[in-house]
Amino acid sequence: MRILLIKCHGRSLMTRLRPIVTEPLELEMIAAVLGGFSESGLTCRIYDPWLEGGSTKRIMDQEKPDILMLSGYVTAVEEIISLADHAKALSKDVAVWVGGVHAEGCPEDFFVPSVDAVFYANALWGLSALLKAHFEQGMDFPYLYETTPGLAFKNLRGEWGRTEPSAEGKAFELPKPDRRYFEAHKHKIRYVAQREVALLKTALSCPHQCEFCYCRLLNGGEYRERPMEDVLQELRGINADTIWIVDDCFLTTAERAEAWIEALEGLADEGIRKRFIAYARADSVVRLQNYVSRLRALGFEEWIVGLEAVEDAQLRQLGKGLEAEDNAGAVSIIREAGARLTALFLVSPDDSAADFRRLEAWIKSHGVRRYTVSILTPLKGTTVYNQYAERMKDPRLARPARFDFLHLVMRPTRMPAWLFYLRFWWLSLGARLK
Ligand code: B12
Ligand code: SF4
Repeated sequence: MRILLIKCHGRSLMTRLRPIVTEPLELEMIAAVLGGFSESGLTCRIYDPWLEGGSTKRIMDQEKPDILMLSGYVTAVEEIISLADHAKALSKDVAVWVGGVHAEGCPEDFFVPSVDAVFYANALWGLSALLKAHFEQGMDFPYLYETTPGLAFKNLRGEWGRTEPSAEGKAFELPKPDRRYFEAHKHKIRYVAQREVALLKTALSCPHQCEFCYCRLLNGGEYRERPMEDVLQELRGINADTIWIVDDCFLTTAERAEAWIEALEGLADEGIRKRFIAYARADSVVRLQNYVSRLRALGFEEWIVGLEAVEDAQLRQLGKGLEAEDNAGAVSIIREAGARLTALFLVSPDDSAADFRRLEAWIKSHGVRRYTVSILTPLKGTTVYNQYAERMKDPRLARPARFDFLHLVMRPTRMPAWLFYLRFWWLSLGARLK
């Protein structure tokens, strides 16, 4: 049985400029699960067009997979459906399975004739359970979908249904990724100016509840950390000096920070030292400032912090749950620790010219040089989505491909769209990312 795993990036400015190119960690995790079935004759091939170039459809034509597995974010919905259509046109027998963060929150976006199943919860456990049942019972997949937890699927009558996630699925630990793809393509991997940066995931979802945020809804909204010993084992095996921890919020509690310090000191004794990039919230940086400098000494060189806005009223509107003074505090704590800060800001379609000016002045006066600006883009499933749903009815503005945080998905209210974009890009171009 041949499986083709494809990372779908969609088309947007981000996918053209590509300041950051990562390993397809989710596909490497899936490959690790599939590796467990190699004795049953299962083989798999990962394809990430950003790393290999070429045409995705041509790869599909060459590989002729029995199962096509597609992964992507909201911006890739149209591409995923187009690839599924292409696969079914080549062979109606191919099984087309979709997964990823968007499929987790919005499986119904993939309920089209060319897709067979959507892994919307505890996906890797569901995948493993489905393959195990197939090889042990010798039954075809369509007969097994309805007994696979966490799956949305088309039944034999062509109607879509879904099974509930299971407790066993929830307890499933992430497998250690099969990093052969990273090894083969790492010369193309970059995080702005840094090369060969590996990804590491040590926790699922986020313990915080910011209302605009999609990340906290992942893993059924349950924050869960991987056992430290598992993470350490994975770290020992990563052949890269810089590790980007892609947990939504790495710096959560003093206990977790202490556990990491102890673990990294242990690794240093073994002669293993890495540089780290990680995400944190501004108020956690302030609360755990002592750890920011201790972690700096152990390689934590860069913190990516979603500052979002610089005024209390705006932060309240976003449901961020912290104060503007936390943002200012985080900037100076990270600087004093000798670490780098990449700040993430959000501008809203309801911002006025004065809001843009105040944000720009704050960035300058706090000496923030590395930052990105996103346009508030309410993602389906979040609390703020309902608040803006009425304004996102225009399909020319609110197509999935435009949900890249660089487009207005609704009309701005305080200035014409062209002026909004001018201010947005002016602010964005002021950043120094190197
Ligand atoms: C690091 C990161 C980036 C990096 C690198 C992305 C990458 N690896 O390609 C950069 C900065 C480049 C980036 C860019 C973008 N990102 Co981004 N990113 C993230 C972040 C923080 C971590 C992603 C990650 O590496 N996860 C690690 C992998 C292992 O986990 P996973 O994707 O959740 O996959 C798991 C399951 O879903 C499953 N799975 C995945 N695919 C499949 C497929 C099948 C068939 C199966 C069975 C299972 C399965 O396996 C994994 C095991 O648990 C997430 C936040 C988050 N919590 O996800 C946002 C996030 C994914 N990004 C998001 C967005 C919108 C984007 C952009 C479109 C816009 C932008 N301006 O940032 C671009 C798109 C670029 C692209 N490549 O297409 C959104 C997606 C929302 C959505 N509903 O789709 C998120 C959730 C953040 C947010 N704002 O809410 N991003
Ligand atoms: S914005 Fe950051 S801290 Fe808030 S819920 Fe999302 S990931 Fe967590």
